Amino acid sequence: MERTFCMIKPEGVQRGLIGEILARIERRGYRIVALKMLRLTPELAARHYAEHEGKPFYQDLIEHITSGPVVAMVLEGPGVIAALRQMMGKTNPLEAAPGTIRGDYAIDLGHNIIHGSDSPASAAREIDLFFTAVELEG
Ligand code: D4T
Repeated sequence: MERTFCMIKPEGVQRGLIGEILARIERRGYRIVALKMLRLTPELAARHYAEHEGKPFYQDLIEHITSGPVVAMVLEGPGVIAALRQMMGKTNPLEAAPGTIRGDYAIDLGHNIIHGSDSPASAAREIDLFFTAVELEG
């Protein structure tokens, strides 16, 4: 069964959107296999965003993602990687369709509420980064 990694970013937690986002995921029919709230260390943030190292927005990205607690989770179900990306909407919230999470709750690229893995390889890498094998037994 397909799995993906999803993270509600600090602004999503701060704005009280955890319940709303989890409700959308559960209502759609996907299973939450594992879930935790944590504050990313600079080391974990750097590993998570390794592909963006050297880009102009990298420093802000790391500072922001470590600025407060996030909610990290693993979701499971048919086509969940693509379906979550679809539910999130485009990376830039101004281009995200109404009805998507970003389209409904965000207007700023640097504060786009939610992260979801973009491929099976990213999903495997990110799940491994945030969760232990025992935590994934649920
Ligand atoms: P994440 O990784 O947060 O789910 O976002 P996406 O997969 O949709 O988009 P991404 O990896 O291209 O960007 C990661 C993260 O960086 C922020 N960002 C991105 C930014 O602040 N400025 C930029 O110019 C870009 C491209 C937003 C999401």
